[in-house]
Amino acid sequence: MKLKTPFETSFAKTVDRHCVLVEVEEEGGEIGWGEIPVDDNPYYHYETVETSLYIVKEFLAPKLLEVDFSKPADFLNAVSKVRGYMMAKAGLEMALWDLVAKIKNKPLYALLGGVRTKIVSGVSIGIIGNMNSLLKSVSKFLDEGYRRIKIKIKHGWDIEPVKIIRKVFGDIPLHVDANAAYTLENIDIFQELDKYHLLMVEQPLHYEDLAEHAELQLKIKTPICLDESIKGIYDAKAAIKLGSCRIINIKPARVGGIEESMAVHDYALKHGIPVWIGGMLETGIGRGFQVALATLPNIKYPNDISASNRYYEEDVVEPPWTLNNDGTITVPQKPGIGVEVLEEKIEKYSKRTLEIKVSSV
Ligand code: OSB
Ligand code: MG
Repeated sequence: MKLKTPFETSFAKTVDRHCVLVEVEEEGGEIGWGEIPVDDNPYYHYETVETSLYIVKEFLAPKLLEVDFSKPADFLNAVSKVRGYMMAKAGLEMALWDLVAKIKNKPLYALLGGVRTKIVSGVSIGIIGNMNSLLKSVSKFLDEGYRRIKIKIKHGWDIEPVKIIRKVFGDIPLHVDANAAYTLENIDIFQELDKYHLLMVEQPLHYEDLAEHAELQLKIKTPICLDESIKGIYDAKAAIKLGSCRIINIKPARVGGIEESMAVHDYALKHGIPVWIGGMLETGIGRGFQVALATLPNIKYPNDISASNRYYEEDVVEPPWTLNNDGTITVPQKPGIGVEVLEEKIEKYSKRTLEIKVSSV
């Protein structure tokens, strides 16, 4: 799906978004939808469209017969022999959650123990490279009601945009996301950013480097938020014990789905670490799972969950996700993810379809 405006980060520029949508169908029964928010390249994350199709077909789908699909919470464990491929696993697990919530006739957020019916939205702005266009973009999103602005940074585009946004818009909730573009040698940049009281600095250093994030956190005041580094509960434990971050961005697909997101959420809550829900420019389907998770109690910052029209001309769900004037998104009360999936739109954008039948006979 073509993005309304290209999204540039320190690692890539996305013009068209790719992903794998998962539809699980109980024979003759309900349907559940999920999303594997991979790209056609392994630049943010090692999984791609091709690898996830392969892993789903060869190793994950065949396991569906061995799991009690009415308990999607058990799915990740059932496929634990497969190492990694958390996004592929997440897409299938989410489809099972949607299916089960529909069978139980309950909205997903209620099944998860969500505590709010509106979630707070921020917006993530890519690297624009031109100060005037950046200011216009910030101004437009603030006017629409978004409750926090995040800008992507990279070498040569870090202090300057922050300084100018502060000058023009004052003390708005603001944070930066480096997508692992820096090293400890750049400490002066982060010490300089300290002056702008940002809510957080997201993933400043290498995605494998919990040790140096801990070292950096000791030397700067701004809380570090980890994104790429947290691939599941074990990383969350290590990062919290080491002091590598003070905030965690939970992307449901990155950690392997709903159950693992809840595990990270609960562990963080127990250790006084606030979290929020991140995004991967999901379609309206993936967004449904982000919204449900954003109703959990330890969500303490605005989420990277924006309205459908921030990303796409048209979404694949009805109604599309919209922003209320107060910068929130209303949590749907219908069963499952709570929005209708438009199969004709999916057909329009689909490059191919892979049908997998699993049966015990
Ligand atoms: O690092 O948070 C990120 C999009 C794609 C890949 C990585 C990231 C992002 C975003 C967009 O920041 C968040 C959104 O979906 O609005
Ligand atoms: Mg990020």
